[in-house]
Order: sequence, then structure tokens, then C-alpha cells
Amino acid sequence: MKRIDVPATPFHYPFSPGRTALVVIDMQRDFVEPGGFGASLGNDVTRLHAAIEPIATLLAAWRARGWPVVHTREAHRGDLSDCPPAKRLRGAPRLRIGDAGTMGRLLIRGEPGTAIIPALAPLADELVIDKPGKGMFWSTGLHDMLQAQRVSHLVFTGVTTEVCVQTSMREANDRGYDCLLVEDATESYFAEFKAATLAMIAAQGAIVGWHAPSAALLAALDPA
Ligand code: TIU
Repeated sequence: MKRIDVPATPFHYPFSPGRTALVVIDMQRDFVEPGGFGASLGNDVTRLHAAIEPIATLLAAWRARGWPVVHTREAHRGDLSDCPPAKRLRGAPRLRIGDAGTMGRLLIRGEPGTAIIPALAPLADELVIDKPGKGMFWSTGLHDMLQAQRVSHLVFTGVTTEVCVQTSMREANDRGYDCLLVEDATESYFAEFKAATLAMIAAQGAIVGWHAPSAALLAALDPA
């Protein structure tokens, strides 16, 4: 199938249709809605809402073409056996991982807060990965699943840009995937950290990967 070329920073991002997965990082209620983990850390969760519509548009584009989609959730086992004390006990949040909040226990698998928001709900045939770390490959088996589907390129969306998205993109880059971060389909609680992440991944000749606005990606999928 014909290669697709996206105008991107720092230079064009070429990818093969069908070998490129759309990755939606941690668009779960715990980060996006009040009363979850993100809010417990003192963040304004409304800052993340701008990414929802661009992600929904990209999901529709990928689904219409039958291309692979991966959703992740930051979610631990109920007994916290996969949550290192170094993660749980760091800092002084209002509530810690595993404590009961208004959407159930924070960042625990199966609780209401770890559900992906309804606007971006996964379809039955899409991969949904519960990850105990910030990165999507650590302790998840995802690399083998992507290799089985012969995926070589990853298009990243989701939250937050400099934490779980950037960590996952760096892990992916080290595993040999070519990665594009979609500028308006990712958000951070901190505007300056989002800007810095975009700048640092594309610096030094795309040392971690590329970034582009969703409009450029969508236009490349459907050239006039
Ligand atoms: N706190 C913050 O910005 N992010 C996280 O804890 N996890 C994700 O980024 N998903």
C-alpha cells in the first residue's frame, strides 16, 4: 500500500498504512475529571479537555480504515502488588494511589475512575493496556502484541504530554518504532511542559520522534 507522508517537525514523517497504530494514552476519568488522581495532585483537570475532540477525530479516521488502535490506562492491581512504594508514597497528595476518592479507589483497575472517558471509549477489537508505570511498555507485554501485528510506527495522543505520553514515546523509540506526537491531541496540566516536550523530542534530528498538528495528519490521509 502507498506510503503516507505527513508534513511534520523537524521533517516529513512517512508511514505505511496498516502498520501504524494510533496510541491513546490514559484518557481515563482519573486524569480528566474532578475527584480523580490528577486532581488529587493539585492539578486543574480542565486543562486536558482540549485534547478530547482531536483524539475522537483521529480515532474515527483510524477506525474507518481498519487500522490498529491501542488505548492505555494507568491502573494498578487492587492489592497494590504492582505499585512500588516509591510511586505511592512520593510527595504529599490529597489522596494516594489506592485510596478511595469520588470515583472509587485512585488508579485501581476496574474502578470507575480508571474507565476511559465515554467520548473515547474503546471498541471491542481494540487493545486496552493497563500499565503500572508511566511508560506503556514497562510490565505490559505490549511490544510483543505490536510485533505480532507487524506494527512499526506509532502515532501518539493522550495525557499528560510530559509524563505518560513522553515516557511511552521514549520507550517506543528505544524499541525501534518511528513515533509521531499529535500536537493538539495531547495535553498537559502545564503549558510550558507541553511546549518543552514537543521541542525536545524533535530536536537533534528527531532524536525521539516527530510532532505535527492533527490537521496535517488528517490531510495526509485524505489528500485533495
Ligand atoms: N501527573 C501527570 O501529569 N501524569 C500522570 O501521573 N500520569 C499520566 O501522565 N498518565
